[in-house]
Parts: sequence; C-alpha cells; structure tokens
Amino acid sequence: MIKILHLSDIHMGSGFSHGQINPETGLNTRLEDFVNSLSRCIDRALVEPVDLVLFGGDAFPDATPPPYVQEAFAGQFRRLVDANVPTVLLVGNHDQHSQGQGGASLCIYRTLGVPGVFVGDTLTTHRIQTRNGSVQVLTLPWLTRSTLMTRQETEGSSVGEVNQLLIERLRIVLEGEIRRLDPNLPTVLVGHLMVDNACLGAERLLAVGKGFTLPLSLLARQSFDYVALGHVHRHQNLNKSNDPPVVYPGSIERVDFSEEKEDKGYVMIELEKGRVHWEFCPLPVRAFHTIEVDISKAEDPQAAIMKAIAKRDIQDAVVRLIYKLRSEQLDFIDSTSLHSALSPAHTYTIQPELVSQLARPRIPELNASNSIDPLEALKTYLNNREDLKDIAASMLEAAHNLLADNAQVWLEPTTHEQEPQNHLSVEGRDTQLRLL
Ligand SMILES: [Mn+2]
Repeated sequence: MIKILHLSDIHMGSGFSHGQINPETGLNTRLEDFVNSLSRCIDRALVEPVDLVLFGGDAFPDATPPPYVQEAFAGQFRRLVDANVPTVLLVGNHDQHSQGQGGASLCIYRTLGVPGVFVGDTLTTHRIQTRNGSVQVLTLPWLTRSTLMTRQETEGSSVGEVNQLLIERLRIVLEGEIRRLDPNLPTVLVGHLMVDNACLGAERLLAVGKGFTLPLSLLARQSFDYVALGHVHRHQNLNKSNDPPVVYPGSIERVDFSEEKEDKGYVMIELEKGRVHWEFCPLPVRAFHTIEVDISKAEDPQAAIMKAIAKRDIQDAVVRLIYKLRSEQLDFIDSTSLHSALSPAHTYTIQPELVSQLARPRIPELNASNSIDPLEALKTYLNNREDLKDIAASMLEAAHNLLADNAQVWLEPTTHEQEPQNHLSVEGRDTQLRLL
C-alpha cells in the first residue's frame, strides 16, 4: 500500500492586502499564514510518513515571485527532500510564464536536479519508486492552445472550436500515454485543469474567460486509481461513483473573500492497484468574515451596524464590513467606534455603500436580444455610463483584445489580487469582464 498526500493551489504570496507587516519578522502576516498551512501539510507527510507527495499546481500568484517568497516555498519542500519523500510539482496556470515555452516557476527544481522532485510541465508518465513500491504518475499541466497545436491549426477558428480541437488532441495524447502504462502498477493522474462539472471557487472568472473545460469522462478512466486535480479552490470529488475518485483538494489557505465559506485542507490517500481510500483533512486556516448590513431603513444606523458586528466572532479574522445607507444618514455614523469595534480583527476594511434613491437605470437595447455581440453590448453599456467615460476607450480595447485571440492577456495570473469592484457587470447578460 502506498500512502500519498495530495495538496494544491498554494498561491504563496497572495492576498497581502488582507495581512499586515509582522514587526518581529518584517514579513506580511498572510505570507506567514500560507507558510504555516503548507508547513502543516508537510508535517503530516513526514509524521505519517507518506511515500509520495503530489502538488496539483499554482505555487505562487505568478511565475516570477519575489525571492523571499520562493525561499519560503522551497524551505518547506526541502523538508520532503531531506526525508527522501518523492514529490511531484505540477505546473498550473499561475506558474507558467507567458514568454514562450518552459520557464515555469517550478522548473528550477528540475534544473537544479533536486533528488526525488518531479516537475510536471508536460504530459508525461513518471514511474516513481517509493518506499512501498512503484507508482505511475501522469502529469497533465495547465494546457494552453500552443501546448498541443500550432497557430496555423487554430487560425480563423472560434474560441469554442479551438477548445473542442484541444480536447480532441488531448484525448489522443492521453490515450497514447494510457496504452503505455503498466497495468499492474497503481496509477495516478495529476492535472491542473477545469472539469466541466466542477463547482467553482475563486477560479470562476478565469474559467469564464478561458471557456476551456475538460469533460469528466476524459479523466474518470479505469486506468487511473486516483485523479489528483488542482485549479479549483473549493474541495470536491467530481466523480460520484468514486471509481476512480477525481478530487480537487482545494487551496490550502483562503486566497480571497470568494473562499470565505470554504473548508481548506489537503487529501490523504492510501493506494493499491485497483483499490483506493482517500480522506479530506481540514487545515485550521484564518477566518474571513463579510459583515453586510443594510441600514438604509434603520432608525438608529450606528446601533444597527454595531449590532451586526457584535453578532460575529471577528477575533483574528480578516473582516470586511459593508453597510448600505442613504446619503442623509452619513452624519449619523461614528467611524471611530466602528474602528474600535473592528479592532479585534486581524485586518479589516470598511466599505460604506450609498443606496440610490432613484430606480436603477435599465438599458433597453441590452434587454432586446440575447444574441447581441459582446463587444456591441459593452459599447452600449458604456454609452449609458457617463461615470466610466474616462476609461471607456481602454475598456473597449481590452475587451477587443480578449475577444480577438489574445487568451494570454486574459490569463495574466494576477486575478486573485483584484477586488470585486474591478468587475463590470454588463446588465442583462451573464458576462463579466475584468479590467486589466
Ligand atoms: Mn489554477
């Protein structure tokens, strides 16, 4: 029996705006939180001890993390190297460098020849010798169209057509790998990807932009004893029959408020050929709390906010207070006492929102037809928004690039750092466009 620890989506170096500088270390407390969570995973791997660690991708927010962040990451994985625990580091979308092939943030471990570290930046089968026998690990990194296709092949095709082509191409390559597998060895597929039936966590917007999802049937194959995924930050098993389990362990810390209600953790696996047992192990991560209160109809607005704060356990949590009020209530808000009520929090933000007394303006053109071209929809929307006039031209240009073929622009891996107010909802459509 082979014991495996599967973790993913570390995103070390994310969410500094939710932290503060620790005066003792000079480091952002959110970096320390992420390192603590990773360190708990590695502790468990060493205590068990496991025979293999699988990391499902997205080590950092982008492919060029600052050296002290890289060092914090490497310092934890080094503990596995010292204990002779083989480790697979899969390359996720946030790890890839947009300039040409290779150069992912994790490739340095292969370049340095770190013993027992397998970098998954191509679709390859690694046969790994562990203390308790051999295991086959297929690595399937984040795919971009250039991974499997030439520019000529995709010229003139729509995004949907390209995605279909990409799936077909992947199906063939994967089939080739599967045929070369030793049927007597336990086999794991490690993939950084979006499966079509996944419930989305923080990667939701990326998925909308990319539109590239893989069918579950492509992964839930009898040749695999366990499918170890990364990319979606919310833990879930996608395969109801559990044969094989197709599991996102989720991220190990909350990357932003979209993960406020999610449990964070890693997965422990016991594997034999044809038999697998797995278990999600929660990590004690920092709480995030959104306190949202509408005081526009309250008689005593200040008391209503204070009551909403008092109801929540905000000690050491990352908190955002959002209160909706009418403009004439502004004078009744005592912000000093709000700050003092929120002071037990680790960090907090206060976001007052004015409730408009006027009905929300509708844009009739956008309701007329569902088949309106997205760019036209955006133009119409912008024409109706005086307040966005200054940035309208650059938004149109960005949208044009996105819709043309420059998927890389869309996937610039900084999206987690952006707060929801950077989103523009085009009324009447489900489209969300991200300002770059
Ligand atoms: Mn990802």
